[in-house]
Amino acid sequence: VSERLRLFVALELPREGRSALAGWAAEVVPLGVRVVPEENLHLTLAFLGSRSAADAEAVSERLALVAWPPEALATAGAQWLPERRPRVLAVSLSGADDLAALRDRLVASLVRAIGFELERRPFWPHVTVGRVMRDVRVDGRREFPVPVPQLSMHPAALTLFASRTTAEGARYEALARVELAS
Ligand code: 2AM
Repeated sequence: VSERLRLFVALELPREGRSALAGWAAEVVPLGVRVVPEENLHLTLAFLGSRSAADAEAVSERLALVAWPPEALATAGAQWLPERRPRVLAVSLSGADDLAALRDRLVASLVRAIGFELERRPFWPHVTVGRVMRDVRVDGRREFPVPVPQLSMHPAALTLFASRTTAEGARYEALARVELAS
């Protein structure tokens, strides 16, 4: 049996940062928008899609080689996306140049390890904090009743996750993790 896994590589965020983001989202989302549970908040660096267990293994083995603690990530506003018919609420994180450098190293490693093909859209560091329920429309131009908290946080780990859909929503299982010293 060849199990397929829905994989992505992400930076894990520290507990206080996740908690502040989830708290803010809970305050501002209108009815019909689910706040992403705190434990599911992360910054995706690369979405790998459906992959074999062998690919997961190959990526796991290389994670430590690319992990390099980026400087603090700072929150930089929030957006409903796509603008015309929002499906998610996301908080932008602006890293120093070394966030882009970490991502470039990761992508280069993924290309060699599993023939990863980079998405065409530019890298936009963000944390998805809310998901709009099916058939619900929200006005993406409305101002937030409470401003996004200004946070600065050091990512806690570089992690390969498998995403599983359950009755309660998405569950992310860490398959490999490299702790990042801050
Ligand atoms: P999102 O936060 O913008 O929704 C697990 O689903 C993670 O992988 C999420 O962070 C999600 O991004 C990202 N992801 C899911 N599907 C994706 C896709 N088709 N392209 C890029 N990223 C995706």
